[in-house]
Amino acid sequence: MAKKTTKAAPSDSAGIHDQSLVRGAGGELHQTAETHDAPVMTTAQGGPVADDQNTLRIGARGPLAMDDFHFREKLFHFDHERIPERVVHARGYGAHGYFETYDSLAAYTKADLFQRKGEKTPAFVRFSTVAGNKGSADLARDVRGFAVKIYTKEGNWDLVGNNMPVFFIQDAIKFPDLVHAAKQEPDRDFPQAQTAHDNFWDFISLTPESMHMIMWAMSDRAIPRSFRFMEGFGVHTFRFVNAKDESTFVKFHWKPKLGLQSVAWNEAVKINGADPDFHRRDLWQSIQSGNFPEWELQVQLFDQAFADSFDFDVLDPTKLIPEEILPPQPVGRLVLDRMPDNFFAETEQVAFMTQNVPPGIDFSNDPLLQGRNFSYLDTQLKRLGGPNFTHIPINAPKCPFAHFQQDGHMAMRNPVGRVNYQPNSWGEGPRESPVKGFRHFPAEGQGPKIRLRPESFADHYSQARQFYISQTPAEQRHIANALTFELSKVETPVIRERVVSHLLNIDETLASTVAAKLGLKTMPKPADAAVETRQDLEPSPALSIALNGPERFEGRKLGILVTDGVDAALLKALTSAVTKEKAMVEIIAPKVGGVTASDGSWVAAQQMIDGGPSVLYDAVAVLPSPEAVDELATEATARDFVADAFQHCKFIGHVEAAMPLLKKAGIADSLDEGVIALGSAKDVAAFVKELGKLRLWSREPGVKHGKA
Ligand code: HDD
Repeated sequence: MAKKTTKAAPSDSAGIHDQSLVRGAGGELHQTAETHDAPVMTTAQGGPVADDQNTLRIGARGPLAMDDFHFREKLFHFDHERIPERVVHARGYGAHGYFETYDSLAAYTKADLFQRKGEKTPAFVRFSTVAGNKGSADLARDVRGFAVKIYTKEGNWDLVGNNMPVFFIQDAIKFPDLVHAAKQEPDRDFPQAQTAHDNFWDFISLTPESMHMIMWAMSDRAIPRSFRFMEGFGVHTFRFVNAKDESTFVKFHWKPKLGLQSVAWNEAVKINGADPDFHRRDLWQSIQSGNFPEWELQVQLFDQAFADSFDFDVLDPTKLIPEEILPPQPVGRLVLDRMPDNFFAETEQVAFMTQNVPPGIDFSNDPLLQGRNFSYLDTQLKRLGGPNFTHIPINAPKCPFAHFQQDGHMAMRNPVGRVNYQPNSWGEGPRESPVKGFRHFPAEGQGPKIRLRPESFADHYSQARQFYISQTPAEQRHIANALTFELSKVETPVIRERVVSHLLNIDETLASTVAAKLGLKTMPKPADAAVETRQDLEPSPALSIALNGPERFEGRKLGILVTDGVDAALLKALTSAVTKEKAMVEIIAPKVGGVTASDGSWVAAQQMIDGGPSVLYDAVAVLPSPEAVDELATEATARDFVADAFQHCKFIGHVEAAMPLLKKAGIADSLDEGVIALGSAKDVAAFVKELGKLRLWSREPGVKHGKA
């Protein structure tokens, strides 16, 4: 017989409620609606549940009874909780927000969302990695998805982009091959979330059109510090169409307000172990704390004459239009200010489709875009289980809608009344509107039906080189290192050589650096190029992350390692200076809980040193007391904290008392301008100013193989 035995102590932690527990005969604990003043639990059919801990049995130790409908319904539903993960972009994280229009764009587009200055339109964004499965780690070296759904008054507009403005392939028919090659190899099902394997580089080495994208994918863009610090691109050329039915070509760019930032590769590898949810947590924390990430939408607008005069085909998704040649114009901003209430209902079930465009936005003939317009609708049927996925709230338009589509799995909204077709004589139901309805831009089309890649798509190296020469020396080094790392995992020598043969057509120094690190005995011949002469394009500084730094620490995080006896005044000065910069501080202590400062006050710590390595922070400060530093220096985690921060080219602030730790971490003899002594409040101000530089990449050549 159940009897009341335990009443747990009330907790003062927010959200923890008084626990009135009833112990069952077998020792299991019951919380009842009666003791908890809670709603009565029901089955999915609404039937009230008396016991959710014990199946129905024939005798207490006997077999289960088939008439236990509650058990069967519960297990049935659990068994079907998973839906197929996305075939690409399986791991993602989303947030709600709004798009705000700066000024009317009526001259270019009749799209309703661009008509009125200051108008806000609800939006949902899902960021993702591409290759990894749903449970893979956030810091994979990979392209990031940047998919935006804007719920306009004339239907949903989905701009399904990436954080890179070009793509691997020129024709959608190659997409299954690209994805098969990039994901785990089919016989062994590894490597997970990595392109560092034979199949990927085999495909790439046989697909010269991928070379421009490879430069991007091997650059720091592929290891962003945060979703908040990356650009987004619509990639393709689209069309704006105005009320006079005039068309302007348009490319879409999202520019993060807080600037661009990436991590070091060695850091990425360690973040994946320390916090595989690093990007998710970052977005969650910043939105929950009211620091709403923001991007500006900028557009590159051009006409047919520009397209005809441009060196490359604007329909080719492996090419971009340099911002120096065609400066993008700001047209609005996207602010993310609310996390979903439920991850599955919203982020997992959201269905993006490139073909979702409102009147005023239209497609170009980019063959990749045209193919995508088929694939996205098709994939939702498989993933979401039927044709009614627009009935799921996250996918439903927020404007009035009316049509005669009906029935099918999970139909939530069917036409009401007799009429489910048109034309009809009953005067009921929606009617088409030649005035308000979407009319496709009447682009001219002619020519034989043919499978043929246009010659205007054939130059695969000029823009790849342009990207490479637009990078700073540190960024170029990272590209060479990334290629070396990836190819070092390729077991077949001829594939490695074939990649180097392409690099020779991009940059000889890059090719020879990689070849030397791969230990190639002889240099391969340059790959045959479809276009004989590579154009020597001007560098485009807009393509570099380092040249476009924010110069501010805003939105970043300082990790402060403390011990008992930490200088209370210094800690306070540092914390308030960083907070004033609109940046965050996290305290790391040798023990869970915190430390007692020099003035006897309690300093709460967010991390214990074992769980708070420096890779989780943009910069660090090391503030042990003289009494506690020797003990701290015996901790491998504390030594790694300092050594990693140094080798990842971070700024390090420290008190004099930290020197024994710096010594044991192996950096005391290599101190540079990025390692800053914190004696007084004046030093604090200078330190925080330096933090805006984010990284001291000039330190990197001196830091070899992870050793300071
Ligand atoms: Fe794609 C998902 C971006 C080429 C087929 N793609 C997907 C997502 C993003 C992109 C961000 C995740 C959406 C989400 O968060 O739910 N894809 C791109 C970009 C491309 C691109 C920027 C080139 C410019 N994709 C591409 C091609 C095809 C697809 C050429 C097929 C012909 N993509 C898909 C898909 C996915 C998808 C299979 C998987 C899940 C989904 O659509 O909803 O249909």
